Amino acid sequence: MRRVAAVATSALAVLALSAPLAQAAPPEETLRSEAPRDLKIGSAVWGQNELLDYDRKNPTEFQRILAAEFNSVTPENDMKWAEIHPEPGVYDFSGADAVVAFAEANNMEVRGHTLLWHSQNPQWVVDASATWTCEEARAVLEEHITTVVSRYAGQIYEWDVANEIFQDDWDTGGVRLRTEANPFLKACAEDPVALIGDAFRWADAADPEALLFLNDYNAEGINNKTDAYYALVQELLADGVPIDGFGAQGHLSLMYGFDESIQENFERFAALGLKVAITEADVRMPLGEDGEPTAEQIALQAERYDAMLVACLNVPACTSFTVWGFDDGHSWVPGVFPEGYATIMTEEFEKKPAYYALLESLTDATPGKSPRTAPGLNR
Ligand code: 9MR
Repeated sequence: MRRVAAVATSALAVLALSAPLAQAAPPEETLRSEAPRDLKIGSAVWGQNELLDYDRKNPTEFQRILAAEFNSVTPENDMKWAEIHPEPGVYDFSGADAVVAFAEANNMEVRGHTLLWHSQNPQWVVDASATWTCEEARAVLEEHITTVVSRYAGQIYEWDVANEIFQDDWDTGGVRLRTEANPFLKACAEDPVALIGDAFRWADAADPEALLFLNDYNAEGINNKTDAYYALVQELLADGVPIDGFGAQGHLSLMYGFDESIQENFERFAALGLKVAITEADVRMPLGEDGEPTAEQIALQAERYDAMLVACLNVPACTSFTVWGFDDGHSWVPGVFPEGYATIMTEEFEKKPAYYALLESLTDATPGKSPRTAPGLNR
């Protein structure tokens, strides 16, 4: 009897040993596992839609991939005025809180987005702004920035303080501050730069740790708009404004060419002492009647994503690379353009060549192999 018992015990011991061995298979490589330590890899997510019911023991497929692939997350809409401040004096932090809680549960960081923008303002702002004096507009903006930034102080590493504050070449009047479309800049049109500077000061007072960014689209390469930003940054810095970074959103389309001057553009902002970032990358394209991209488009998309990442990797001041949603099921593109296939995974979370291109460049840039290894860079 004893002997039988001994055999049974050793069989159990073998089982007990083999279980952890089976689990010890090397973890799958992901974007976040391969990223250099001084570069955050992020995705936008709509907390209100995807994270409210987060149960870390039982994540949805979407949540599992988000946490596995990324170490930074940007609330796609939850921190915008219309969501977080729907009525005067009324704040709804539910979506934003869900994003921050998800990030903390998964050892991710949060990019705040955004505090001063001409779009997605609630109706009460639109209505009130019709008669605002600059003083009134300043008071409303200061109260909002102080409330939102203080709530998440210490939990947000980068804030897009001012978003899309310049018009484009093709807008009436060309590249200039949006003193018509942006209700706050409109009320303070006599000195919009003073208001922008104060927006950064209010954010800095509420969270001195966060890096404070300007952010815009069509701002990847050197062009009229980024020239205007370059001049504005110098003006703000000369005024002692606590501005830390310049973000290029990176919304590209294969309908247009690709501006190769992105690295050079990043370098000139870095030379002013700023951090830079790709904040909202996606690469959309017109699709055939079957709704599918061609093999050529798929390959070109991978090249464009990779070119943005490589520019960021090559400039040590580039702190974060964020995609604006990681799968086509959560992309803003189809609702707005007759284009699609803009993200790095299909609706079924199948990884596209663009995903693998990013993974490969991150792997190549692992500390020890890339220009990002300059002493002191890797936190
Ligand atoms: O992806 C966002 C989409 O869900 C919203 O409906 C839209 C409203 O304007 O904003 C989208 O995000 C924008 C971002 O906040 C700023 N840069 C452009 C992005 C795409 O429009």
